[in-house]
Amino acid sequence: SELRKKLLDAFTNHDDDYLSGQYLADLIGCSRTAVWKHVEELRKEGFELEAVRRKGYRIVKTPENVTADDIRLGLKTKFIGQSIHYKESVDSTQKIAHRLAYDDAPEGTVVIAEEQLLGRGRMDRAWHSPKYSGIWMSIILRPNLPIPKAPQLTLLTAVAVVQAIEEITSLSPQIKWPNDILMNGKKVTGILTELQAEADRIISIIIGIGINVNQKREEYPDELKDIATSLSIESGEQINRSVLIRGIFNRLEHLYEIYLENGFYPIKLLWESYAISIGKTITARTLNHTIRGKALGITEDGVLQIEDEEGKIHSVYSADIDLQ
Ligand code: BTX
Repeated sequence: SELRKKLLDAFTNHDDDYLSGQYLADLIGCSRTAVWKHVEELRKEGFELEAVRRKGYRIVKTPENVTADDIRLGLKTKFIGQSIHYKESVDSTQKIAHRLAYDDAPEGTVVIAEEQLLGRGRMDRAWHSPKYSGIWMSIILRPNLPIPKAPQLTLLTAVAVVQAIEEITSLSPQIKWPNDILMNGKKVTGILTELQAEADRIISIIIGIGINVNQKREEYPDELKDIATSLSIESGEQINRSVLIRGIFNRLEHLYEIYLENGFYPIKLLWESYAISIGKTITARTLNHTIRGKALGITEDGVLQIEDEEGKIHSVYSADIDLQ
């Protein structure tokens, strides 16, 4: 409700201060009893609030599962994450986001689920999305751009996610073109961008982000044990997913605004600074053929350039990359 949002905003804006019942009541425009009731409700949802006589209330811990309110606490964006559709269990957040985008959901609308039963990767591959341990979300953006620019937003998103992970954990992940974020060679994050377009313009772009956060090694199915890892496995810490989600929203919006104003070049520089494959010999498997050679970098448009043994340069728009 509106009151609740105001209450959470008040705590956010005062960091660790105690806020008195009277102060909150005045601020929100309700009785002290109503404040108390809302505090009790937050407690039921897993917020831990400390109440100290003559000082007031303070949030000491936010809940384990991610709620829209929890994410909003401290969110500084103008549009990304300002509308959050939070679900306990879904087939795929992409599917829901597509429908919302089609129904004119505003730019920045996000769908987040605690679990996906049919999470998907590129080319209809499955994306393992177990309950409570990862971040499975889809973000709707509406850039006024021609279709060929869409891949740039995948790269931009990868930079935002890496920066948010760096900020919140002690880890320094790397990006494997185009859409994988790796720790020690294993995948912690996958990004899937899909479009709704008309003629040659983008109407909406739906950015799916899957992050393995708190899974333990033994929880992975056998086929993923050697190729997947989680932030928690890599850092040895339990990671607060709401904090990470918020970090991603803040970073993504910041980079997106830079991008809309200045184009892809500044994003390209950042992306290259995190890229694992540039300068190395790689193998790119596309639908039709395999190219082996040295990864030179990405073009202004985000297209990967590979130089083969004969010195011929190939432009790769979409492929799976092996780093050997
Ligand atoms: P991708 O096609 O690059 O990667 C898919 C491959 O990654 C799978 O074939 C499998 O080998 C491996 N894989 C599957 N699950 C995991 C996992 N949890 N961690 C690491 N590796 C895995 C990458 O596609 C894009 C993934 C986007 C996922 C998000 S989650 C929110 C949104 N909703 C949705 O259905 N998809 C996106």
